[in-house]
Amino acid sequence: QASSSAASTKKGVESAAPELKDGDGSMPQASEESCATLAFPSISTADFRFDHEKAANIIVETVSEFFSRAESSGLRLVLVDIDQGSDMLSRVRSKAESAGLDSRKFLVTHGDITKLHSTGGPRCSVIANAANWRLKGGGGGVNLAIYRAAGDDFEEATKKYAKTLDPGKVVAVPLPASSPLRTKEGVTHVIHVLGPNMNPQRPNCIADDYSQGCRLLRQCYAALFSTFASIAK
Ligand code: AR6
Repeated sequence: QASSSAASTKKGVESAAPELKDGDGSMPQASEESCATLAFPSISTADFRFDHEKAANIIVETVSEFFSRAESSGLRLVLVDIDQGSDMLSRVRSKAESAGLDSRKFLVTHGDITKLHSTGGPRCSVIANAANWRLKGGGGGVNLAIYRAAGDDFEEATKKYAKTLDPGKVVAVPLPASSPLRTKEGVTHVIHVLGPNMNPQRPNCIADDYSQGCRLLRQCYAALFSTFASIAK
């Protein structure tokens, strides 16, 4: 469902996920060996400079909320960071343990989100991207890595679903059949997420407004997890 303006995009974004069909019908099924799994980076906490402690609390709370709902049955979430000594992974690991989260359903791991399966990590049918509002490749961070790994057609594939993204919103994009991310890693969809931006050098900066920032970051994760659940079912 293509959208051609920011206004129609917003509507399209909100309704896109449940209508998504996997391109070649090869969506992995949940099983003991391979639960449908979403790998996601810590949204907004690097280039967008969101406070790590607040972000770690939000991740653990939204993950807990997700696993308390029926839609999460048979699904698995993986927080991943390429940074070996990741402060976010340490914070989330310890908070997840305190919250009693099941470590078989919620994994916290170091690695490159675009190479998890081929480097011996969990097989993830869906990965999340910390996107920019224009949904453009390049820039830096995980966005650059995902667009590179997904191949040349990925930006065009994304634009069929949304032209731009508002903070707090997500849009799911099925990977083209020829995408190396699909053929080598078994990833069928990328869910773009636009987190709140606290960096004055980037667009839509909300400065130190953490009341709005926390609300938007919660909204991101809630939308990300339920969109993943819609894809996996
Ligand atoms: N695999 C796993 N984690 C990664 C990878 C990777 N390949 N690369 C980075 N990370 P960031 P943001 C982690 O800056 O703060 C972009 O330029 C990283 O260590 O990518 O939401 C976009 O275009 C950190 O924990 O996202 C936006 O303009 C996490 O991914 C802007 O940055 C998010 O870091 C978004 O900023």
